[in-house]
Amino acid sequence: MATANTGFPNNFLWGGATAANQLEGGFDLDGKGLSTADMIAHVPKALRKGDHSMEISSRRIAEILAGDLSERFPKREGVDFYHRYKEDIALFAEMGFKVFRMSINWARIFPNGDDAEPNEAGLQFYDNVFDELLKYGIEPLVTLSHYETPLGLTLKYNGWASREVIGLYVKYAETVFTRYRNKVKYWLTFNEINVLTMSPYTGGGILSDKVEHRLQTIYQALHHQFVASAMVTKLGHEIIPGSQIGCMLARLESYPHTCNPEDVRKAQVESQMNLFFTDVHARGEYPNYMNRYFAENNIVIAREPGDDEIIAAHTVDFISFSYYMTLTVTAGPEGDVTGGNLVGGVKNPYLEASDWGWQIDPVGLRITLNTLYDRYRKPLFIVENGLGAIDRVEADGSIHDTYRIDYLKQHIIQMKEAVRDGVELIGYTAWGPIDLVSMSTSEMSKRYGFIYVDLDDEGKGTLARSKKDSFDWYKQVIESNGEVL
Ligand code: BGP
Repeated sequence: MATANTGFPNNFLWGGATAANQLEGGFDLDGKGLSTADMIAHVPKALRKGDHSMEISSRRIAEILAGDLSERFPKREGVDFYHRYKEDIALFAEMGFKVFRMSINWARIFPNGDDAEPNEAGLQFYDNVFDELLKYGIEPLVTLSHYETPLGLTLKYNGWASREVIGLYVKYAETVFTRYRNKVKYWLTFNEINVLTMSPYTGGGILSDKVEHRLQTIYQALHHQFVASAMVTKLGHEIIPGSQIGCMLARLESYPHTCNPEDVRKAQVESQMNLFFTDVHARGEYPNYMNRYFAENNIVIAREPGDDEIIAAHTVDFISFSYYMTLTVTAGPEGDVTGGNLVGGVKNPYLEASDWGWQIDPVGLRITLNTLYDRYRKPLFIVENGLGAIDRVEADGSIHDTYRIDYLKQHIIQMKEAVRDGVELIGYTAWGPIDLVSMSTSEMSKRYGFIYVDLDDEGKGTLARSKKDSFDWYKQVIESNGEVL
């Protein structure tokens, strides 16, 4: 007789997730080159705010480079993990983290992206971080590319628009796989690979003035990333026996606004456009439904012999995704109006939204987990989830972030339901376990952490770390393996 799962597996990977450019700082230290992310802090605030389709031109980059790069902005200084990683990792260990998601900043290893030799100081920094994590028994989960392409590759090749970048990325991956083969088992190839469709600069290091046919450039760049991801999956398995290499999607479950079949069909199409990425990564081939989209939008993907074979032969070991919100869509005219959600759609009357308009939907996480597991039958890993909020520090220094605890609790309850539904879920890393710079606003005031960092939007503050109420709460969640919420 079949037995149902009752809760999280014993080896469930609880932890937190970060990205180098939002966390580390030291943007120009020890031989690090500039990356595309380092330029974003200079984009005027009005343009940055909540704007995912942000475009950056070569003229803008030239202006930024001609200006004063040492001027302090939170983004380029991150929260100084570069110098404080020991203190921060000790706090993660105190919460009982089993896993820590971080990214390697490619430009720390290959400052220009196409250097002949890697930068030893950059390699050493990550050795130190991994050693510190392993000292506490925390498993590193490493993203190879989290919204940062070495700026040199953007200026020279227009980033991922060029096929040349595949080989350079593979060389970078080979370098870090070899160096850290005894330290890192879990890897992700590209953060939120689908975001390249919304922001070619953020996802692919592509400059706005070097694009003639936008959709053609976007899907060609994605093809390069799919090939690169498969090559690196192959390489990782060869260099690190037992390694687990995953893809990463910004998952957006789409709901129809009504039961009108036109709305339902619209939701299906939106869903396919989002699942396209995991279809390629996990099933190893382009799905048929994209052929029509490509034909209708005059997109012709240039492929080289062997591309389809490598994509087919080296699919991912697990599927990871970020989950912040769901999307509600309609075929009606109001469907073109943004309902306050980050990525459009109409307002869902059943959901509350965060202060940034991200519609909060814990049940949607259970739906998402079931959708992905039914479709791929591969282990799933939630590598980002959390609530961006403005925290208030009380006179005695305490921070009562009950709203954050409540958000996370509701999502974990639904995760547990999904596990009971039979979904194979291997881990959960809450986004920004320590406050870090927001991706969409480049500011500090949108905070996700269990650990508060004293730093404001102008880059002022002591950088001191302190525990919010959610710190002890998450500690007990991990201790009880998700039983005490
Ligand atoms: C994801 C990114 C992260 C992160 C998170 C929260 O899309 O992968 O880098 O920042 O969103 O977004 P934000 O910082 O804009 O609140």
